[in-house]
Amino acid sequence: MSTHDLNHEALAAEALARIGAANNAEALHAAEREFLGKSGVVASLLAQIPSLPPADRGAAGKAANQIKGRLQAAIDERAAWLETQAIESDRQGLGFDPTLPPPRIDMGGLHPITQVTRELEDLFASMGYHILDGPEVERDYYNFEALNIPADHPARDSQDTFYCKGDHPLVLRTHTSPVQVRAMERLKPPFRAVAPGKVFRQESTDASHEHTFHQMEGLVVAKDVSVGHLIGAMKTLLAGIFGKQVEVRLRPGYFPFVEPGFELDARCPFCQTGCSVCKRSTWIELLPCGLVHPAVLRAGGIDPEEWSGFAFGLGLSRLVMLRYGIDDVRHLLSGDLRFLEQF
Ligand code: FA5
Repeated sequence: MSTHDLNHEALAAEALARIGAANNAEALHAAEREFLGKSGVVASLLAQIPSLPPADRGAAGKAANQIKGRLQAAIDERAAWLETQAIESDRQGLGFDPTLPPPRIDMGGLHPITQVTRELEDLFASMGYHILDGPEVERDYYNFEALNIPADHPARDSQDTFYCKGDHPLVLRTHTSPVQVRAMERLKPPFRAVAPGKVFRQESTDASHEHTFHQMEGLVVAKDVSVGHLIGAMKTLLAGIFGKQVEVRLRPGYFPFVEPGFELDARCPFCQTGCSVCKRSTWIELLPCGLVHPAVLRAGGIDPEEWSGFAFGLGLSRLVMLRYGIDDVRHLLSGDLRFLEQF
């Protein structure tokens, strides 16, 4: 080992000792400047090389660069250690560990029914429809009478009703159709409106029947409205909802407040041969509709000689099931977070 090497070793040992003794970032920076800085010790070693005899220059350059590498590694290691120490002392001083990930914040999300309702409201608003609301505790008059369903009408049996106790005949609305006459009372024809909301029926539940579910009523009142207009509007509606053509079929349907009335069914997306959702029929009842009965227009103060209209009652809950592939309507209002967190 030459004197040269001994000098280098002594220098390296001193530098490493200083780096190892640096107890804070400032001391470490000072050592770094002193040994590796522009006018530091290693720089002056390198600066001396040109004055050495040519035969020694290679070895001297190699030795200086090797020291530089060792010192840099020692500085990096010390800097990392100091940082860990700082965190550790913060942790002890603060009483918590700032390096731990923050606790998860459970953000609320929109219920799938709300999501689909808002989407449909946007779709209808873009086509010039009013978005209306109606009471869930409804007068018997709007739920039945005004819709051409008098007290003794058999159609009342098909919608098993929750009646409210009290002097006034109030019901939990069995459908969103009461908003039809309320809309006629409020808006001047011609108009278009939709009314989404919750409805209630006292019936036994299964995969496609809930006692509390959602519908969206639609009503268009204008001059000379025909079944052609109705079918055209229903096709636009379904293409907007599904973003593509869905196989549908129209069957005659009876509702006292429309004439003629239809049932529009959509092909079941869950099966090919029948399942519990479609009750083994491969079709899901989705969209009853029809031309507004003259008696209903009259109840709403609209002259049926002058005006006509169509109405539909979209099964919103069933639509949400179709959209998200939900195989049981009872999940929707179960309040089960394991179900809701999926949306
Ligand atoms: C009605 O409620 C009529 N008011 C619809 C209407 C409006 C017809 C305007 C004509 C003109 P219906 O009882 O069939 O009709 O119910 C409408 C839709 O609600 C059904 O197609 C179905 O999709 C949905 N639905 C009915 N009962 C339930 C239930 N228990 N659970 C979930 N969805 C249901």
